[in-house]
Amino acid sequence: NSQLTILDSKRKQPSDTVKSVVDSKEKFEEEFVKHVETSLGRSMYNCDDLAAYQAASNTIRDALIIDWANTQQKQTIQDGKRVYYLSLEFLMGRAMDNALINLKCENNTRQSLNELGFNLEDVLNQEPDAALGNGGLGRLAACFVDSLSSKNYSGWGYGLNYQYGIFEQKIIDGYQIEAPDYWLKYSNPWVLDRNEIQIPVDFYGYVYEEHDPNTGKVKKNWNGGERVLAVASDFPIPGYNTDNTNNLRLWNAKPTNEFDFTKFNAGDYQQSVAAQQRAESITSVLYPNDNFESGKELRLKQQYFWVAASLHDIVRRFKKQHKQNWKKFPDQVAIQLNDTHPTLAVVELQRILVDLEGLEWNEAWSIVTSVFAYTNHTVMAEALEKWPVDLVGRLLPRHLEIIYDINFFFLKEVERKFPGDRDLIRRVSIIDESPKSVKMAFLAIVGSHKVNGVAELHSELIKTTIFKDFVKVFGAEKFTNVTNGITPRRWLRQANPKLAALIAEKLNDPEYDYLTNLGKLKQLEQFVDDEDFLKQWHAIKFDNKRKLAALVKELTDIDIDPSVLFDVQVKRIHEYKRQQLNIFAVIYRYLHIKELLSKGVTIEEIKKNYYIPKASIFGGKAAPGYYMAKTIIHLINKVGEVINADKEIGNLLKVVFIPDYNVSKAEIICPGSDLSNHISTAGTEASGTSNMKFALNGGLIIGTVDGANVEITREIGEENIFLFGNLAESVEELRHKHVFEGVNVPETLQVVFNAIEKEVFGPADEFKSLIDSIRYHGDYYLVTDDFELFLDAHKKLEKVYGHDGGDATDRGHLQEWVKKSVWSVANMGFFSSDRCIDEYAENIWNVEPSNQ
Ligand code: T68
Repeated sequence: NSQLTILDSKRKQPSDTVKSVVDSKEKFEEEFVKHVETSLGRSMYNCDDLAAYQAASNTIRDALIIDWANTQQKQTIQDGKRVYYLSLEFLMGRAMDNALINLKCENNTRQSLNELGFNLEDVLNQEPDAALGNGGLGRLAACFVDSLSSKNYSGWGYGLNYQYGIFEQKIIDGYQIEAPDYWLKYSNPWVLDRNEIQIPVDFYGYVYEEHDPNTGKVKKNWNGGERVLAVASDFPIPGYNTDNTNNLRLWNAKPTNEFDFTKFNAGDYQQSVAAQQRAESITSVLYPNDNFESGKELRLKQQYFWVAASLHDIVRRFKKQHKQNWKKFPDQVAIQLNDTHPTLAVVELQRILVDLEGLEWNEAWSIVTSVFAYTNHTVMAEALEKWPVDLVGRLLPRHLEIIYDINFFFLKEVERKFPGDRDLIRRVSIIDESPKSVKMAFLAIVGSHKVNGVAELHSELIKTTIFKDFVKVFGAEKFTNVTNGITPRRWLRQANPKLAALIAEKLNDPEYDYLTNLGKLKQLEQFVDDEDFLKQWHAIKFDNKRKLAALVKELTDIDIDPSVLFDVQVKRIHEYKRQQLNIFAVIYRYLHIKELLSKGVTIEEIKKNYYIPKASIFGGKAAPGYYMAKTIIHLINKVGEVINADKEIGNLLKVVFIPDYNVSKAEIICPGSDLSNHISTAGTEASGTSNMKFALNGGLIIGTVDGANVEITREIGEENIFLFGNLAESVEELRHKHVFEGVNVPETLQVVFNAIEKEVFGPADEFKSLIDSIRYHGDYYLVTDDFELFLDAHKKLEKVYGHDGGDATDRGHLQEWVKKSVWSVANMGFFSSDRCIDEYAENIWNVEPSNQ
């Protein structure tokens, strides 16, 4: 392409010099000093770690911008189909370390910083996490943008630039206290504020009809009552081993400079300006709920604000090249809806095409449905979005009309296919009659050409439960599966550099190409009987455990011995994820150990015949309004206080709650764990992705037959995972039994309840609701049914880990465990998010990577 050649030749000069910071120490140091002295306005004499972080980031960022600008230009010239990933959450974590890895300039930067008197790790630690997400859903979006760039796709992310990310969690007296996460305290070097990209977004107002004398038709118009500006902030997303650098565009809400002149003229200048300033509240804070929808008006405003701005941007980009050739739109644009949060985009595009561009309804609708696809992340009723019709009608009057029309035409189609089946029509209606509300998942299904779940089990479940009727209406082909994945750049190379290096050495892959071809891990199988290799493997795990122990010490002042089993459960706190099951089992273990000691059994005998020494490590945030989740956190902390202070049991048992779990802590916790818990009630965890992070770092899993655990088992082999618990197909039956025949608390669990009620862990009142929900309120999450199966699974795995203690360097007894660890990693290739993106590209978006 001649335009590209011209582009390249023109760009050679500036890009070569700026980009040389990645491989030339002199150039890096020169640019670094320049940034300290000019961008920061400081001198090298008073440059602390924070300033060094900012100057180093600016230096690397400049190089990234060159790639980013080139990528955008190339993509424009190539004019292929673009993918847009719409997500209300992008849980990115830190940017600098990741940029160094993807640009392959970590060594150069480390050495340059050293020469300037800084330590790379200390500098990296200055960066606040970009924590614009709750949990798995937001982190998935972050892994996906990394893979879109790394695999040379033309793919943008669109989201919101919250000023406050997920709250900071403090633990005070064992309770979770929330503090605001104002992550933009210092200027953010990784963002380009695009103040010139301003898109007006309207709310409220009214709809009026207009007669078009030319066509004789009636046209609908919406006159908005409140206007807010969407201003873009762009985050370049570097690919690994490629120049392809996509864009993540996050919107900021800003006041318009149009004043309310009635108020202004009435002399109420203050009011007029104050009302404008309130616009900014739309993007000020991330809603802190995971798997729960609270139905607040501001949340709906966030959704429309984001969707309207993003679609306007997408349509503008299309029109620049293709004018109003709307037939081409689906060949140029694919939009993925990350959950139902962006579903208004379906309605907004229909409005743009019909009201603003004058297309016929059917023509517009066929374009809309070819463009959108929807990913479902949960089957739990409380997480499915339903917006009151009144609220939608007030905030977005024209959109509500369009929703009703979409529903009308859809139900007509259902009636045509299934004449007279009124109950089916009632069941699939997008409008729920009582209370009157819009079912967003149904709207998303009707407005998309594909719907996917996030793990095989989950994708099957949605077809047989919540979306069953839609399979009947649209056919099974509309429903598909894309099992989640994680990016191995961040979750192996960045989080676990030593293991990544050992793997590169064994695979004879000095350039670490396996990081974009994760199936190559399979070759590790040939070393599974190599003694030296197993020793090296284990030494790395031990080193990572030491790092984790140091983090625990720093954050909680609790000492944990790195030679004991690290048994970890870090994730959002939720009853369905069953941290309560885990802590109850810890209590049982403690009480049993105490009983044995009281009978004169020695610690050594306990270690030999009953329990290996272990540290139970918990972490995770609870939604601020979720009482039960907060009670679980409190129980964990109180149990920890008692057990950790008990001198009698030595290092046999420790309990830790790591405060403020986030992405950068996960990067230390995942590589440092021996065992991790993925123990949700079967059928409730759509996929889970931290299970993949632990397994990829050589940790073993104790888990239920749920979500992606099923496929992890298939890949790594059932002898390498500790599965337990009732299966998804039994859950309904068991719940029914609980309600009608009562809950049967096993003796082992009763002992635990008794101790809590005897106030061994402080006032019993504090934990009453937790026990009541099991004993009297139907034990919805099947803690009683799975408790003893969980204890048994522990017995099995502790046998494998070994009972004979042993010191840190002599790992002979761990052979079997270490082999399972190697075997797991060797078979985790499937769970790269690169594989996910390829599947979406082929089966849903119909796009191909560009040949870089
Ligand atoms: C998670 N969902 C699933 N939701 O729970 C998890 N919800 O099984 C899956 O692996 C992951 O998505 C990725 O597919 C969430 O994280 C939320 O955070 C959320 C946020 C707002 C509203 C509802």
